[in-house]
Amino acid sequence: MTRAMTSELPQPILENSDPETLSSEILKALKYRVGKDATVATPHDWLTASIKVVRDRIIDHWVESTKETYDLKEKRVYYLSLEFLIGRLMRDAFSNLGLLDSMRQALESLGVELDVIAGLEPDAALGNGGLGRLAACFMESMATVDIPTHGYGIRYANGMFRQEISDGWQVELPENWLDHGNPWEFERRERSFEVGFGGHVESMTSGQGQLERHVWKPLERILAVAYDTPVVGWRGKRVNTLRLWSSMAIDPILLDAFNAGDHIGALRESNKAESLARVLYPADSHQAGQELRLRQEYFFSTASLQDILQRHLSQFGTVETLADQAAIHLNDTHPAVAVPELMRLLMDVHGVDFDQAWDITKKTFAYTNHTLLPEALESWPVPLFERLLPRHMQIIYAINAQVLQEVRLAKKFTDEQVRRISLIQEDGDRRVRMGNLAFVGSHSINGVSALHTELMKETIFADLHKLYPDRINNKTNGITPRRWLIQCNPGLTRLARETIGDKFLDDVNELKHLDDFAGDASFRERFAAVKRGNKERLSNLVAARLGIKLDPSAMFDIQIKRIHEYKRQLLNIVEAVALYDQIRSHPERDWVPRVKFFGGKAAPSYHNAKLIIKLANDVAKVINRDPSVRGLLKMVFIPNYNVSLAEIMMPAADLSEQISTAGMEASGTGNMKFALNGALTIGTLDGANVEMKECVGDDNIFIFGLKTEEVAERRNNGYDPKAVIDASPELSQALSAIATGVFSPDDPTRYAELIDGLYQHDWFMVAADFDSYAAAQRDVDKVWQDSADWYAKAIHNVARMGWFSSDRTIRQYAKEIWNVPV
Ligand code: 26W
Repeated sequence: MTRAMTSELPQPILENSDPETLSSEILKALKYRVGKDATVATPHDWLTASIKVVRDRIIDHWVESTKETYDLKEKRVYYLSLEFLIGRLMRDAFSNLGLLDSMRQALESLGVELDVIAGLEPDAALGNGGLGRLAACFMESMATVDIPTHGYGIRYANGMFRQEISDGWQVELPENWLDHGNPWEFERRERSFEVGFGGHVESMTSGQGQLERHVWKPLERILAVAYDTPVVGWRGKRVNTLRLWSSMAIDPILLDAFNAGDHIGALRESNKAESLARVLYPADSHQAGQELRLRQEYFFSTASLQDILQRHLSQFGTVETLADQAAIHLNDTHPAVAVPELMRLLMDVHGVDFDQAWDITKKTFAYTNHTLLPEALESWPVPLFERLLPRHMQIIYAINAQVLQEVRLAKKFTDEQVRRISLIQEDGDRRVRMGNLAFVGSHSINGVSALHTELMKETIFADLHKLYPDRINNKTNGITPRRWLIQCNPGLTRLARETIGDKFLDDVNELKHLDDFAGDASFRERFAAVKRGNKERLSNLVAARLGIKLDPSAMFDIQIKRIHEYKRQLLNIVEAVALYDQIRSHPERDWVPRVKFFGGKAAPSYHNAKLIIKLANDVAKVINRDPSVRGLLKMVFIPNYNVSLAEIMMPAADLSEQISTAGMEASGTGNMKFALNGALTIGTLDGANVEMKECVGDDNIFIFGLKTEEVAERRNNGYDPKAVIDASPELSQALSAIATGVFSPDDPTRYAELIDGLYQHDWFMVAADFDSYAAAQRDVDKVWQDSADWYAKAIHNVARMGWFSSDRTIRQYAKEIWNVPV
């Protein structure tokens, strides 16, 4: 059954969007906005002009959206996040507005290729990984499902570092994404707020000696200046605002110093202030602990809250109704200092008493936890906190007193439990626990997958959950199908439209109708052809960037994500070594040709993660050069994995590696992107893999390894990795090859310590899961050999991923946390 289509892509929803009108507007923008003539314009100039033309159209919708929210007194959502990993915006905006085809034609008529200039747009890499990308998907979904939202964050001058691989090692280089300016953003100098640090607190007393108000007198003050980027929802329904703060000195030039001839010294304040928003901290699983990081957290929290309160006051005249009109969401604990900051603004600036301020605060805030890793849980030394934010420290003590009072009244907590609930960690150095602070200051605390949420209740927040049993809830993550299907996989999008019509473009659950075609041989062939095209696109990229020739008919097996021991890239590499060994010792078997792709950045200070990158490259070098492998196994580490690369790799994958130690990956979202694009998953029962298995069905996913309870049980009952390794000949051989320098002849002991860690403790259960993983990989091979079976499974994956749309996730947040209509 093939349904007719009216056009290549959705009809433009904007007037005057025919290619002729657009091309004349592009020329006008080139002349008057960029200051260039078509004959001398560089591709970058065309990019800027094209973006300006579309941005102008967005503005009308933006103004409309804002006005409507104001007129109808709609409740607003404020999403506070230190990271927004938005990637490129041009294709997203063109596509969501239905302008992609007209813009392509308009540019073509001017001799410019859209795909070429699209490739020049820098990735806005204002995030590390999952948490930042989730914030970006959420922004797009909130615009799509029509929720009035502001995202608030920092406009880092240098986002996530650029990764180069030099001799197999990761090298970090600064990413200057603003070098050519940023045609999307609007600077709002008029929207700037003062941010204080340090100093002391004065207590003002009334005539009768009664304490009335506290006034914080900061020693340092800088300015937060707003930069706004419009966020367009699907079909341009609504345009929301991503407001990123940049820092500057209140007095950019110290005139006294300047006039005294100290021209450099005159800029000291300015340099210091601007350094605050310079870099994104590149650690995604370890708290940095630097003072600058706490300054960043406070800087964007206070600027955002001042902005929110100003908007609320100008419309409603009183802060008392804040919780009715505003839902403020804390993306992890990074903005948790917003809790005492809102208290301070309400009490010290707006004269609200403590009890009412606390009530408003709890009703306004909600908090999402994204990790259970103990080393990632933020806490700050009390002396540092006190020095930087003395008034906030007082407020935290006051909140703590209030909470501990409730604990005592509940009469069901041991001393140990009380100590764990306290906002102040007292053993060792005294520290402020940001997770506990975010928890007590919020009416809702959510995890990001069903398993993660249960584990939150049982582990890090067990005591707080006992105290406030109604607060923890689950909101399983999702991804936006616009970027992660419609834009990144035009071939599959076209095939789906021809097969089941256009409904899925507006409701991705409609993809379920593809299920009926899994048994249709001609559909499977067309599906396979789309996959093949996407694999060719990736192969071309690899050939161009790395000079490695790949065979697109081989299985493309991909693990792309941050490099971390718990994500177990090492398990994958060790299995590749074992497979390499097997292929050489059993050349007679019908091995399935595979390309194993790796990509991801390691935190610059994470020694083992960087060593794992080097190992992947060392192993790749040996395998790729060995003629006895006969091309059956290739390994590729793609440098500088980012959103734009993901958009090419997700559609080209046959097999998606989601192999974290059970209980350690909060959710994962790459897992969803792969499956939506027709890859099969090999994975553990971790994070959202569990729910993906439920949706796609046991037959359409390869599950292996220990379950969460089994991991815990092993760790508690004297797990002996050496015994496990000794019992597995394949694993022993692979490990000893790595440890003795087979892949590092230039430095034979390079991996001795890394491998010894597996023998000694193997915290992440690489050895324990190895045999089960290797067996699952051979199952994968078997299914691959029956290509009808393989593609039927792949089609079921696409058809059943609708639930993992971030539109679904956002609707749940809206109904169950924010109390805004959808
Ligand atoms: C303080 C240092 C730091 C920085 C970032 C600690 C922790 C983080 C993030 C919480 C790490 C992160 O990105 N977590 C990921 O969040 C995704 C979105 O919910 C999940 O899908 C991933 O499983 C989780 O690892």
